[in-house]
Amino acid sequence: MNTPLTIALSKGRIFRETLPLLAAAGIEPADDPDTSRKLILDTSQDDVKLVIIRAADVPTYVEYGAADVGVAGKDVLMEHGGNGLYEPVDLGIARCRLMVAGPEQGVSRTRRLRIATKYVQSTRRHYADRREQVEIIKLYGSMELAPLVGLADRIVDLVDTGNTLRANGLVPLEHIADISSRLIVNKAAMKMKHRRIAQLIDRLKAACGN
Ligand code: PRT
Ligand code: MG
Repeated sequence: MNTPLTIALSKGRIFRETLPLLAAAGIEPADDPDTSRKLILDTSQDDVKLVIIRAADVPTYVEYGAADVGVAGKDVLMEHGGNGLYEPVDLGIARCRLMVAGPEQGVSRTRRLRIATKYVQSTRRHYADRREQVEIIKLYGSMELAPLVGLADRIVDLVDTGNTLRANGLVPLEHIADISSRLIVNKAAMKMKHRRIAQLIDRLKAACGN
């Protein structure tokens, strides 16, 4: 048997939306990560394994070669910096927008704006481009709460339908980036396992129409 080709995925929407693309490439997982507790899943191909990890950890696993390839949101890749990674395919899945949002009534500016976000690097770049001095507060989730309790004036977060913002009395204010998920590849693996990875890239491109 070949040395296995390892694909890093996160559960939830990325797994769900990647599944039909992998199926088109002839790869079907033996278990469902949303019900199984296994972190390494066998697939319909003996020499292809899936590892199931947190979305934000996918670039790290692939960068260090613990996985040969992975699927990660552009939001996560922009924070990671993309060191040691190729990004050959925009899979066009898990689409959303990275946005600045805040309360409808706006804020009275007596000091620097405070921005709560888990996207510290993208937020820093956005305001640096606008030559605006802001204070960034790092959070790990539930950013929408921060303006409601006076922790921050605004947030930077992903927006899809806008329902989460609306439910919390927030409105989108500035568009930072369009987000979709990308296939990422470890640079050494691209050489060492070239035939298999090139075939996977071709099949995924054909399946997602990109
Ligand atoms: O949830 P967990 O802590 O396990 O990790 P995660 O949030 O990093 O993973 P997951 O599975 O929630 O998201 C994985 C990837 O999906 C992200 O990195 C994005 O690239 C992509 N994606 C696409 C989204 C959304 N759409 C999205 N709407 N990720 C999160 N959201 C959240 C958003 O943060 C906000 O809380 O959904 C809410 C807004 O949605 P609407 O429809 O109410 O606007
Ligand atoms: Mg989430």
